[in-house]
Amino acid sequence: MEIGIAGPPGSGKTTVFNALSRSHVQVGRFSSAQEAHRAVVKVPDPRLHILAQMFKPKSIKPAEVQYVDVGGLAKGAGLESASAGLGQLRTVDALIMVLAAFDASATPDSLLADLDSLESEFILSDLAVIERRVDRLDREVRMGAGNPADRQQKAHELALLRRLKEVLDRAEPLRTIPVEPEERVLLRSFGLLSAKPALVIANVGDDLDPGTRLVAEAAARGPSWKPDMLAIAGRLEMELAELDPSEAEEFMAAMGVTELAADRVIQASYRLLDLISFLTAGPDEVRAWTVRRGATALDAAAAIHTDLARGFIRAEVVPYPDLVDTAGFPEARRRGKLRSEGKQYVVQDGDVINILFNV
Ligand SMILES: Nc1nc2c(ncn2[C@@H]2O[C@H](COP(=O)(O)OP(=O)(O)OP(=O)(O)O)[C@@H](O)[C@H]2O)c(=O)[nH]1
Ligand SMILES: [Mg+2]
Repeated sequence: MEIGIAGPPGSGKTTVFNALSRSHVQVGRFSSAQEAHRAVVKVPDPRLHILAQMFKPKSIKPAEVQYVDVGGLAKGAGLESASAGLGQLRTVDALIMVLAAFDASATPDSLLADLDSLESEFILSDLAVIERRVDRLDREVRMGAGNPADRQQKAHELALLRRLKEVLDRAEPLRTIPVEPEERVLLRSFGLLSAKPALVIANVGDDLDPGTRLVAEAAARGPSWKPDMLAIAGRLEMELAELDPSEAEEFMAAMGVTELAADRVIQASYRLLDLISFLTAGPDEVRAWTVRRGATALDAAAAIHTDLARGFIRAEVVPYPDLVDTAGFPEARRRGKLRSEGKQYVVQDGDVINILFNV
């Protein structure tokens, strides 16, 4: 699962990337637009630590997402097919848009204007992709090439593309409109940027209060399709991420900061991907596993190992709060909190699952 970090040049994308991933990529206005930085980030999950206290496992494994930091998207870049930054974003699963709010000159209006021009880049670039595809399909359909099933598929795709084009022609991003699941697969294959789930990060200055107010004001305004907005003091959090944990804690206590915004951003971007975690717990390992919302017990088994899916018998499921209440599986079973579920059971976030299997 990849999340791309997009934004105007110098908005602090690399700074935020470093803060999220504890990486040490050089920041500065003229970082190259050619190379993308990638980092795998562990998703903070306090439940793992509680389970670890109960099970005393040899290891703890959080869920992970990957972040991709690309060069700034300058105005008009979307019109150039060679635009490196936009191209690198086509394959990601979701977007974080980083906007500069650390200057004294930043206002709710300047934030929304930056967001607007970023969306415009996405929209223009998507329009170009769709127009090329429509031209080609239109020609193929008129020539009547292929078998009937083929032609029907193309006609269906053409209708979808025309519907999408109408949205883009109104200067609205594609993520605002409902699409069928099978259409979503098509959208993904085209790499349409404005269709990707998105989150706005306002990169505020070290002084959090005015920054947070600024973001709240901007968030309350603007078009209804505007993505969720979070504030992060990018530079400060990057510097905190460079300290060792005990130093960082001391520093945060001195500043009166109780929680890193980076953790909230990571959690929010995980939800953005429509991902949930189910948990496994035992003496060897306490671990969070990633599945899409709506995944079944069989999908959960497959996420752990194909053998578990192949030999699936049933899943023993205890919701996390119940497992904490009962302090362990035996008591959970005695109190009827441990359920036996079949392949089709829809996994819930925080289910602690034990797959029984036979191969
Ligand atoms: N005061 C302050 N300066 C920041 C903050 N974030 C970034 N900057 C500065 O803004 C400049 C650009 O930061 P980068 O993180 O490199 O920005 P970028 O968006 O990755 O830039 P490009 O990749 O060139 O588009 C650097 O000089 C940073 O020190 C912040 O939160 N506060
Ligand atoms: Mg950068």
